Parts: sequence; C-alpha cells; structure tokens
Amino acid sequence: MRIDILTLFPNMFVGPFGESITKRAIDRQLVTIAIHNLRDYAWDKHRIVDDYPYGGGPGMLLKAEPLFAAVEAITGGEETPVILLTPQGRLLCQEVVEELATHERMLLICGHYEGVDDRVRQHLVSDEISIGDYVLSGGELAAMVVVDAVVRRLPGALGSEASVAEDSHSDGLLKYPQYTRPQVYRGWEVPPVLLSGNHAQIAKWRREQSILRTLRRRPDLLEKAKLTDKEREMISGRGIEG
Ligand code: 4G3
Repeated sequence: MRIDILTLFPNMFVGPFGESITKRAIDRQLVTIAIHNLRDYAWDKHRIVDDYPYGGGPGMLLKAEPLFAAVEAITGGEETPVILLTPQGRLLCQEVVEELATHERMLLICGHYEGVDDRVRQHLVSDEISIGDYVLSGGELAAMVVVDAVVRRLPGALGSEASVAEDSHSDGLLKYPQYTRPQVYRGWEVPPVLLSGNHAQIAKWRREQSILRTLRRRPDLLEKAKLTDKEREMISGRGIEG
C-alpha cells in the first residue's frame, strides 16, 4: 500500500510513524508513507495557503489552488482515493478501517483553520472521514489515527494475524477481560476458568464476557453484532445491570 499525506505540519508525523507497528510495516515495505508539505504547492510570492471566507465570519479557510495543485502533482492524474479528514466526515469505525485497508493507495488531506474551500470537497475529494465527534486543531492527528488503524490490518504488519480476530470490534463486540501473571495480585485472583486448561470452556467464558461487556458499556453495538439466536435470547432477558 502507498499512503500520501498532505499537511502544513510534516514534522508532526515523524514521531508516531517512527515507532512500533507503523515503523515495522514501513521497514518491511508493507507500506510506503510519503508526507507532502502543502506550502510547497503555493506558488505566489508569500506561499499563501489560506484566506478569509466569502460572506465573512471567523477564521480562515484552506485555498483551493494549492490543494488541487498538490493532489494533481502527487497522484500524477491517476485515480486514487482522496480522503479529507474533517469533523463533517463519515465516522471512522473498524468496518471503515477494513474498507480502507483494501485500497492499493490513498491520499489523506489534513485540513486546518476553520476548514477548506468547499470546491475542494466537491471536486477533488472522494471521501470525508471523521475520527470522532470532536474538533481538533488540524487533521494531522486524525490522519495518524487512520494510518495506524489501516496499517495494522495489512498482512504481515502484526506479530500474529490471529490476534486480529480477537480484537475489540472485529466481530462487533468489545474484547473480553484478560489477565497475565501473577495468578494472585494483592489478593485479586485470575478467574479460575482461565487456568483450567479447558479450551472450550475458556472460549465460552470469553464469548459470554464479550457479550455482557458490550451490553453494559456499548449496547448500541449489539444491534449490528453477529450473535446467535441463543445469545440474543441470553441478553434479551437482562438489563444493563444483569
Ligand atoms: C474543520 C478532523 C477542521 C474542517 C479534523 C478540518 C477533527 C477531525 C478541520 C476541516 C479536525 C475529526 C481540522 N478536527 N474529528 N480539524 O476527525 O476540514
């Protein structure tokens, strides 16, 4: 996969992409990440990238010309998903991450100020994504979240591909409780079933814990989760207390 990122703050990406899973994926050439400075595509004397909104109002907008010039130069006219990170975008969830992970290539635009000239959204951008219902000072942190979530889904990026199936949200449920040594810490014991060596019982317990945890914390997720009729029956009797 190739990911291009268009930003006014290229240095922000140095730390996060130089560590952990993303660094390893880059080193193993599972992904190429190219950071581009939007200001390099502003051709006027002062290399201006922002301007006041027509009609008045607070703040500044990113201008259309540098964004079009940059995207056209970076893609070379090739058909590529061009994704704007914006609070107005469709909400990122694991399902959207899986969809993005199927692309061979994508270009992420990090908006700034109060937004971008709407002609960019209408005629340059193919998808708008939000990482949550809050405002950030720029799209950079949102782009890093998207890249991290997508890159860890590329084959070979994780130590063990098996862990993906067990992730929170992989089956629409939250992850079950987990424990490691010691067996007793400050008098708090690990649930005995996990020490039983009975793998069928362990799987059953974990599944039940996932469902109950989701019911209590995120009942909204249960509508879309893949549950058996029997599991639906088990939760239908229970309130969020049960
Ligand atoms: C306004 C993304 C602000 C318009 C970006 C970009 C939050 C998110 C910005 C625009 C952002 C998010 C930059 N804030 N929730 N700020 O994903 O195009």
